[in-house]
Amino acid sequence: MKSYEVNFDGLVGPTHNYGGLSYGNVASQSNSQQSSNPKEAALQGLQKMKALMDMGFVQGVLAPQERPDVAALRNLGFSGSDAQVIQQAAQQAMPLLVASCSASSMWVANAATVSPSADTADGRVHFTAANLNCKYHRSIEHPTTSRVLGAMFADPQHFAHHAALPAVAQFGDEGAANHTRFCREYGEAGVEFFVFGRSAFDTRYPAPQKYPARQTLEASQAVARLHGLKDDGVVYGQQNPAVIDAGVFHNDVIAVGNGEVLFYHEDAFLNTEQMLGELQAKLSKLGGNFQSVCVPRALVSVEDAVRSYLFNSQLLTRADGSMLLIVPEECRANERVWHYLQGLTASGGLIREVKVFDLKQSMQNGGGPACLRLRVALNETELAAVNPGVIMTAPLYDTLTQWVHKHYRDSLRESDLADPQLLLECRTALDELTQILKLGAVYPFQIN
Ligand code: SUG
Repeated sequence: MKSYEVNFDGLVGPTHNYGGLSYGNVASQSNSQQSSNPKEAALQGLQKMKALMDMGFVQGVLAPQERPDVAALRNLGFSGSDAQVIQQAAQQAMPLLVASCSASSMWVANAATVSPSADTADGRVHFTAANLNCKYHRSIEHPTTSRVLGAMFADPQHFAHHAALPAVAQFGDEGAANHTRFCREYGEAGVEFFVFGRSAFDTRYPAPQKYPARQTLEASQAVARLHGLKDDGVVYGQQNPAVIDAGVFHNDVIAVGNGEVLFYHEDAFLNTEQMLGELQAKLSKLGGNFQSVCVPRALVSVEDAVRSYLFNSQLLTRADGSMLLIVPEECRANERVWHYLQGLTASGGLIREVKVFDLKQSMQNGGGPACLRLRVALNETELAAVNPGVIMTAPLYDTLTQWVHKHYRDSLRESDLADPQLLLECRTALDELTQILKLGAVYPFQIN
């Protein structure tokens, strides 16, 4: 049976802004308080989705969340009408209002961890929503994420959904950003590679000194258990704590994998040789041939990798089996990275082509091409069971583009977040969106 890796991209929400909310994420910190352009952000994302669809890849779309999250503000003690809740928060605790307005759900690589049916004990595709509990503004995403994923992958015969792990730092889970799968064909059993930043219970594992390690080993192990993965189909690797301290807050900022290939930076991991050996051995037991492409620090420093987001690229398999790398414009702007990429594609290896996308609005908050997509490997039957409303088509692209033009502002600053009109604009837009994507009622304002 034919199988596909479908990229579901997060649609940027109408409150996209630069809140400076992510300590340890260099771009988020350095662009704090700048004026954002939500309309441009959403259009840049849609253009990437359309381009991939035009190249022949199956492309999906994942809806943004209701922001400001008035219910979250009520949980923190603000009361009265929705407008009063927002006004009180603006007067008494602006950072909480900013957090409740974040459009961070756009980075859907953090929405969930997904295991394809070929890997799981019950032969269904498993999803575990990420608790994202390292940052308050992201920790409020998972209830709506679960409802949206439930509406997209509704058929219980093919899809199993798990609630987020316990909301404590010991089970800090950032979803697919720290998870890669290696396989020969998407529909065949593969090796799932979980990368963690620290262990919550075992002091033998080192931890970063400066910035938080968002993903714990224990969270990754719990996800593997929930999904019913075999020990032979799982490898755990630890991120090098030094790169977390250099701004690599998720593993997908320093490594990307696809098919049988891992593309990574020399400094990305601890115990790299042993980890690569285990990946190689486990994939070969499944008939695969694991290959790795290491980018030496002498050619691209960790700092250049963080600044350019070279590794936050999408590594895609083309029809002829060769691979294509989707990178952000920032890679072309960095002389060393661009030089490396030109050498890479000219070398006759597996990665033959690089395509550049302008995703500046998202990049300024630390979200590159790979952050914006959640990969779901599906066979033909499973793909047919996905809610067809979320699969990108030329007419859907046109509809969503018009929808963005109709509802989104082209400038947003912190002071605009207190405007009660913004809440109404967002709810009007999202209500229309659930109809466009045929999701049913998924947002708190539609349910309560
Ligand atoms: O969690 N930025 C996100 C970026 C997530 C990128 N995702 C992956 N690497 N997969 C984060 O740090 C910044 C929001 C702000 O500052 O307004 C933010 O949440």
